[in-house]
This record gives sequence, C-alpha cells and structure tokens, in this order.
Amino acid sequence: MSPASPEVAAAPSPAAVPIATASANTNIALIKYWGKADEELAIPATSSLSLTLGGTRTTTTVSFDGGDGAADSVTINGTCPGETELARVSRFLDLVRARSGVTAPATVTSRASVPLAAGLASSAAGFAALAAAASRAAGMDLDDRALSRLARRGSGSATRSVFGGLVTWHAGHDDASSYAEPVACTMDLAMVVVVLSQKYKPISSTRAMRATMATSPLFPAWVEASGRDLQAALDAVGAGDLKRLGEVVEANALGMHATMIAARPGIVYWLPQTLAALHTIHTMRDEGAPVWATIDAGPNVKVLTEGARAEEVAAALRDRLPGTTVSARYPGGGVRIEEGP
Ligand code: 2P0
Repeated sequence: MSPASPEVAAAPSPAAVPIATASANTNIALIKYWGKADEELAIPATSSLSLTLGGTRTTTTVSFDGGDGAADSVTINGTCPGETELARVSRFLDLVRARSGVTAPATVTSRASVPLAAGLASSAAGFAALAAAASRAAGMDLDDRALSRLARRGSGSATRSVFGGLVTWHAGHDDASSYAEPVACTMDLAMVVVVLSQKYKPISSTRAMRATMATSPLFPAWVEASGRDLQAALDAVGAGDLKRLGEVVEANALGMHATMIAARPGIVYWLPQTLAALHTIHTMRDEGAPVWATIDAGPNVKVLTEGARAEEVAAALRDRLPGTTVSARYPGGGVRIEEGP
C-alpha cells in the first residue's frame, strides 16, 4: 500500500485537527448599547463606549473534531449549558463554518477566570473568545476589525471585548460598518464593582432590549440622547476630564434604565439595594469622591472612578454598603490567541 492510498490519507493525525484557544476580557459600557436596529445582523440602534477590564478573561478552546458525533459539544465552566445557550453557540459556529468551509461539528470548552458571583457575568468575554478561537481553528485569518464584526454576531457587547482599554462600537448600518475600535485615552480610569445580589435572575438582555424597543414610548428619545451622550463622553476623554465623563456615564445608564422601566410591562432590573447604592454614591460624590454609577442588565452597580483612588473608593463602599461584595477593577487588554494551528 502506498502512503497516498485513501486508507492512509484518511487516518486522522492529531496535528490535522483544527484547534485553537483564545481568551478575552469582559467590558463594562460607559455609554450603553440597548436595542438592535437589525436583529439578524446584530446591528445596534446606537453606538456605544466601554472599558475592557483586566483580570476578567474567559478562555475558550474550539476544536472542529466532530463534536459528540452529530452535533457541537459545549462545556462552560465544567458543565453543559442549557439548550438556549447551546443553540446560541451552535448558531455562531454555523456562521464560522459557512464562512470557512469547515463542516465538522466542534468541541468547545470555555472557562471564565472570574466567578459568576463577581457581578461581571457577561456574554462579552465569552463570545469574543469564541469568535477568536473558532475563526482561528477554522483557518480564517481575521484582523481585529473583522474579528469584532464576527464577535458581534454572537453577542453585541462581545464586539467591544476584542479590544483592550477604552473602546467604541460604531453602530454602522450593515455588517461591514458595525465594528469596534480602540479610543486613545490617557486617563487613569477604574471600575469598582458592587455585587448586591447573587440570587437574582434577570431577564436576558436580548429579550429585554427587544421588549424595550417594541413597547417603551421613551425609546426614540433614548436613541437620540445616546448620540449626544457618546459625543460628550468622547469629548471628556479627549480633555481628560473625569468629572464630565462621569456625569454623562451616570446619566446615560439612568436613561437606559428609565427607558426600559417605561416598557409595557416595565423591565425593572433594580433591587432596593441598587437604589441604596446609588444614593450612597451620590453622597460620596457630595463629599468630594470621584464616583459615578453605571448599571447593566441586572441589579449590581459599577462605579467609575480614578484608578489611583479605586482601592480607597472600594473600601468606603464596603464600609457603607454592608452585605455587598466590592472589588476594584482596572483596564485590561483585548483578545489574545493562546494557542493556534
Ligand atoms: C452594554 N448591555 O452596552 C449593555 C448595557 C447590558 C446593558 O450589551 O442581545 O449580552 O447578546 O447583543 O451583548 C448586554 O447585552 O446582548 C449589553 P445581545 P448583550 O454593555
């Protein structure tokens, strides 16, 4: 039998299995994304601005090795995800398969470095890492912009996690024009994360933003204000003015929540402790601390502050908000290929 005979050629060699590992940090939006202009392509209704946080990496390995035989096999933090999550990952892998020509089901193993209880649970790091690992394993050589466009199809906020530090996601109007890119920033920024509840089960962002767009009479005003907020935030970053940045960041987050609270039925992510934290932050600010709140699709509060004062702010919040878990987080890097073919 010659070495080129079909039997020999078909024998799988370990090196031939397309496999890659990538990691990405999560990010917190300073100017929020809330609503899609195009659900299928995940084009947002507004552009957004975020800070990628260090030490929050999710590391994901993708191997197009046949999965469990007929379908993709997915393990997240050591367990199999529910059907909805699995379907979402498979739909994303279908996109990668369609573009790359790879046809095999995949084995996906993903692990977050930060526990869900840290209040940073986010699909942003997960889908950014998945996009990088799957595209690399499938032999696609994407630049960062193309990678951010691909990550967008997994989860909107993942678009921004491709990059480190301060990042803007241009809403755009089609697949090519909706991508993220880094924003030059010399400011010393940090986020202090205040976890208020670990039991609370919010409704998913995807469903909540759909309902907000469909039923909230405030949504058009939110879209309009958001454009102005983004420009004001970028101007404040350009001027290195933390107070101006903080004010617009907090106003933008409160506006997003007001818009969804006005949906029918109202979507209220806040708990009583959320309001207590907001009032504490206002009091600290009145006392001179550089602290501004932002809140995502859940009850927890994140506090934008100065990096040099983040530990002091975290200690004060721990003191004033007993029963909460508080951690200081600093800017971190973008997507990283850990191992690739
Ligand atoms: C953001 N959030 O800009 C906003 C603020 C939550 C509140 O992006 O449907 O999980 O997967 O695109 O990205 C959370 O939404 O939603 C989010 P999908 P995603 O960070």
